[in-house]
Amino acid sequence: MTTITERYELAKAKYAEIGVDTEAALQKLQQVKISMHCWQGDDVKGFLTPDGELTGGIMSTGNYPGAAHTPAQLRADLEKAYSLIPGKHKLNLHAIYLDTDEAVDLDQIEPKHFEKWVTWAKEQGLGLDFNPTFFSHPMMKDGFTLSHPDKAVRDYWIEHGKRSRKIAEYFGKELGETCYTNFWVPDGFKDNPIDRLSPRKRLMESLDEIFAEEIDEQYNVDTVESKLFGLGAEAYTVGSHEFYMGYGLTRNKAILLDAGHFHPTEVISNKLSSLALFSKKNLMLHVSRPVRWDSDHVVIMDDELQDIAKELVRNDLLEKTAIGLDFFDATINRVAAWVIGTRNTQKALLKAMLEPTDQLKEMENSFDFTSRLAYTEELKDFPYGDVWNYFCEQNGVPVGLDWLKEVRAYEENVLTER
Ligand code: RNT
Ligand code: ZN
Repeated sequence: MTTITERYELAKAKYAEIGVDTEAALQKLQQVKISMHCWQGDDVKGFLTPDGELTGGIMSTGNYPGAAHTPAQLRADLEKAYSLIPGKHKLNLHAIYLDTDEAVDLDQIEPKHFEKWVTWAKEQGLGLDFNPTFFSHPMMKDGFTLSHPDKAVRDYWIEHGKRSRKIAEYFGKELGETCYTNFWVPDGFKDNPIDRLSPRKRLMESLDEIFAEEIDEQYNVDTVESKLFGLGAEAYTVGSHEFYMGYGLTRNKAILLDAGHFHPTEVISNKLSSLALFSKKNLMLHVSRPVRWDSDHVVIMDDELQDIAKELVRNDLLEKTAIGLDFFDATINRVAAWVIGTRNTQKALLKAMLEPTDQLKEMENSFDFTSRLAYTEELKDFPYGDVWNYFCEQNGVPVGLDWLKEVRAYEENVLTER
């Protein structure tokens, strides 16, 4: 039996033949942090109104047993997932995941309601990102929040947005790592609107109010996430791609691209290079998988995931890009969902790092499209899996399917007891 190291050495030699340094790729991959989203652990319920309805036009389907019902359970599940993922990463929290005995509403949240998450993140060596929650709440009226015609509704959500940024600032200060705070606002109409302009103007003004206070970007960076449509908002979403391109570029806010928020054949991989040219800010991604609609399936090693990774690596955008995940599947073991999606994202990045990028660019620049095609096709069969397995082993996490055994054991001992 050849060992993981022996297989790696063979792969290393094979990659070296085409000018790829596997050691450099491994070092690079070690630096990449993925922001894993807390909401896969409990089907986007949170702890504010866990029995309430999930609104905002998103949907989690399935009733696989073992969802987390308390912050402590969610943290335990996250710890299990992180223990099976190589490297050091971040956790992406939503406001509804506050951890407190106090009865607080979204317009009253303060850093102290997230203290336990910070203590835990410090123990675990994790960074934190944050999201105000503009859904699953009775103050979302008629499908609208920040762009609602009623000022009282808008003011409620503006207050929530402002407080969310203070919580993010607190995360950034406490953890010594920038917190990315993502604004996704589901407001929209089911059927064709007469007035597409006024809600957008109101959203713009509400956001301007939320962002009025300068917060040191060492601690908090605001990001804005667009969307094409939601369930029940099929005809019109206020915060469209054009809206946030304009908003982000003029307000100097980071633009977040979610892989599921565009027309079915439209891909975010082809948007990264343009954004990188025109946005002074870093970019953020929600790596997700839309299946016929914005279904938020677990990320698999499909063409778009690989294309996203290639764009980040080939254009040297990794340092400029915060990579977050966004999927929620309740038909499978939720810890497994995290592990599969996160490991795939890392693996796709590694695969991209194992390309002879400079040589490929050189072929293209000299119009040698024959070699470009021959190399990119041949590369598909290169042994990147052996390099990945070595990376896992070096990081002390299970290699190959071994992680599934651990998830199964955890399921048996912990999840089914809930
Ligand atoms: C919804 C957006 C958004 C949410 C999370 C829960 O379509 O993608 O990012 O998934 O905020
Ligand atoms: Zn998203």
